[in-house]
Amino acid sequence: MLIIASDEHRGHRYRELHNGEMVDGFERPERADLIAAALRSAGHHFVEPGPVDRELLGRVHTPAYVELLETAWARWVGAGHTATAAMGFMWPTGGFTDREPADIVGLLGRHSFSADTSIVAGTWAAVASSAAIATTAADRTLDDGETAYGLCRPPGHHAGRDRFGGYCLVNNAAVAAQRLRDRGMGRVGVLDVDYHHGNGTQEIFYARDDVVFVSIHADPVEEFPWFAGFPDERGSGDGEGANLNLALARGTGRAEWFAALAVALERLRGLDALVVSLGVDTFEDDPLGTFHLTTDDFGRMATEITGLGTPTAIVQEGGYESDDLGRNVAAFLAHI
Ligand code: OKP
Ligand code: ZN
Repeated sequence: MLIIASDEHRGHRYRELHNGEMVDGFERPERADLIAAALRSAGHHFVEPGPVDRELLGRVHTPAYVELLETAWARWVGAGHTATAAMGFMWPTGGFTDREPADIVGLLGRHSFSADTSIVAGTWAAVASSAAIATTAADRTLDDGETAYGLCRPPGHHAGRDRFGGYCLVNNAAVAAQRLRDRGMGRVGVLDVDYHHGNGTQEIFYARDDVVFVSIHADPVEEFPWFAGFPDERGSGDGEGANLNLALARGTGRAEWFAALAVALERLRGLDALVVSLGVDTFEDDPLGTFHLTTDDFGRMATEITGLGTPTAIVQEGGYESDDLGRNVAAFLAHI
């Protein structure tokens, strides 16, 4: 088990509009530092990622979107804004056009979908290193014939083809899956076990049959991301049937969660490679989740996933500050 990690994430810190009030962002640098500390004490070996592959990012997303992320902070400052965080203030919802505004404020609205994600001076460095970590995790999984874990921060699974939100700007799991495809893995699965539906990963692969997306998450009728993640979303065109959403009620416990995992693994059996979007916000004490999984359950989760016998790269998604955040990731990786 190899850990890919970097300190580049630390400059990505912002206050978050949470249910109408400004609070320190839930998705904060301490998360990755806590996870890294727990994995170091467990004796795991750490390596730095390679350089970010811009061409790969431009195929998973659009080249213009990647360039917007890279230049947004300079454009924000250049336009005279003095706020320490840049974000959208209006989104093109039903009835509006998708035209590209010429101004940075409009562009940030056009290319985001929620009020919980901001861009600050250090955001691009963090986002680029997070995507590079996911790419290196995919590479090392194939090169070493052994599972690699990418300690990605910020997370990625809510980021769509050209939109950020839900703390995610570049979709690290999609980047890893595309890398596995580019390196000759014919059919790739993405298993998303984060508490929240991975709407971005779903969107990116929705019309494709070469990447199967399976997500276990809180029912969007009562949880973020509200407008995606329903069981009747099964893929389109060539991708019809290659998308599986397993939506569970708020407050779900171990028995129902692992029953859903069994269904998920059945759908993913026999593929050439797998990416796991590892969110540990399904933990009983997570500040953003309502499920009731325990630390031991993360070990069981890993054992069952490993039972597929498929080459697997793991990327970190959610899991918010609790006394057990590091321990939960370590429990999962101890059983890989
Ligand atoms: C990201 B990941 C209100 C909640 C808005 C939603 C949570 C995003 C979760 N402040 N943010 O899937 O863990
Ligand atoms: Zn989550």
